[in-house]
Amino acid sequence: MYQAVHHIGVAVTDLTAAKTLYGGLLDLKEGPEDLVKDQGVRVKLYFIGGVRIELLEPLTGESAVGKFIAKRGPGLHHIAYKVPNIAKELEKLKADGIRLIDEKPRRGAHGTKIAFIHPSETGGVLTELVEDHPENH
Ligand code: CMX
Repeated sequence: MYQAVHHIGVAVTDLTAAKTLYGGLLDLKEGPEDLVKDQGVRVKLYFIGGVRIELLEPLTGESAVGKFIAKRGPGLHHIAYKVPNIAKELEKLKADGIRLIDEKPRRGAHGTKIAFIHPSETGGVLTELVEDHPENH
């Protein structure tokens, strides 16, 4: 069961410049910053309504976001949906034969559990499932 849009991921080349845009010009409420080494990104959150905007700065050109920027330039990277039990959702998708990037959940930013569905299954939009850390609710 998908409960809400959890966040929208935006690939950026320069987090400092992006923070000026999102925190300044757009005046969004600032959230925490985190290093997600596993995903090769530095992540900065902003809040708007019930949705987070997740700015993603690649740590290397070889990371998923680094490759994305090299191929397409900075911009919208993925949509993430909040689910109550990510392991259960992944089992369901697997049983339906959906191509998953992550068959098991892994650690995301801010204590979340995350997994990606391949964009070839979701109309070219990279789709993420997120189970929030209980303290983030
Ligand atoms: N949205 C839509 N399509 C994307 C994409 C994105 N964000 N990133 C890559 N693609 C497309 C590529 O353009 C390519 O399309 P074509 O076949 O039409 O050329 C296709 O996906 C497959 O690309 P690939 O070269 O085979 O594979 P990549 O090495 O580029 O990897 C992907 C693509 C999606 C499998 C990889 O980026 C991935 O594993 N992503 C999940 C992890 C991730 O994105 N982490 C960063 C966010 C971390 C966080 O939120 O915490």
